[in-house]
Amino acid sequence: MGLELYIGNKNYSSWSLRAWILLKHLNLSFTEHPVSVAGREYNPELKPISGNARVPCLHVEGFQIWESLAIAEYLAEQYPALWPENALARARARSISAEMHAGFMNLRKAMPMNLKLKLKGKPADPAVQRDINRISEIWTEARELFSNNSGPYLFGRFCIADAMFSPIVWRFHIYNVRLPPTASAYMEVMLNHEAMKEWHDAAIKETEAHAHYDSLAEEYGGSR
Ligand SMILES: N[C@@H](CCC(=O)N[C@@H](CS)C(=O)NCC(=O)O)C(=O)O
Repeated sequence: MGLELYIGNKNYSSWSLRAWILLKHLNLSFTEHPVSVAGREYNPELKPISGNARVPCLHVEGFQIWESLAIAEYLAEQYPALWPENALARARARSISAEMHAGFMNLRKAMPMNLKLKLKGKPADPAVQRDINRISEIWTEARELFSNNSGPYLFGRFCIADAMFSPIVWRFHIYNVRLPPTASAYMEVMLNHEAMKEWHDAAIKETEAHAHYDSLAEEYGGSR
């Protein structure tokens, strides 16, 4: 049975990407089970495969682990290098991962992940711009204080914090969000990550579409 990962549509499911990219980064062999999602808070159809009726959900020999951050923590127990080695860097990586998991609702609502789109972008409203500024600050600070020239990711080596922000990279890309140089350079690195490209290539081949997601994205992001 081994590892099985239940994930949503690659085009839309930003939470699924977080768990999936970690398994890919670890080069683990796992079975992928795609399910259809539509931005619901709760989907009773998912209850048999996920305790919180949402994806992602990792099954380890049939045992369910839901919530992207809990999946990340489970993996980090087996592979401690998924968090930075230095205790303060590790604490910071945890702070920003938790901040991502719990927050940025304005941005998440206004800029749904939709990988089939590449929009011109529009000026963000103040609440969304505040989220963008905070994420830019988080990325810049991590790169400047914690990467120590040990790699191009937030804390040098790829870690859970990069996975947690990976869908934000796609959102900024899709909605053409302009960032200051350090944050923008980090975004480029992430866009060139092999697993990010693999996810994107699979997403754009998907045929299932949700009109409300698509129209919301265009309403916010302007023309193509
Ligand atoms: N906090 C959860 C969020 C998971 C979530 O909201 N998943 C969405 C898809 S991205 C879902 O499964 N929605 C059910 C549906 O739309 O049917 C996590 O970190 O895993």
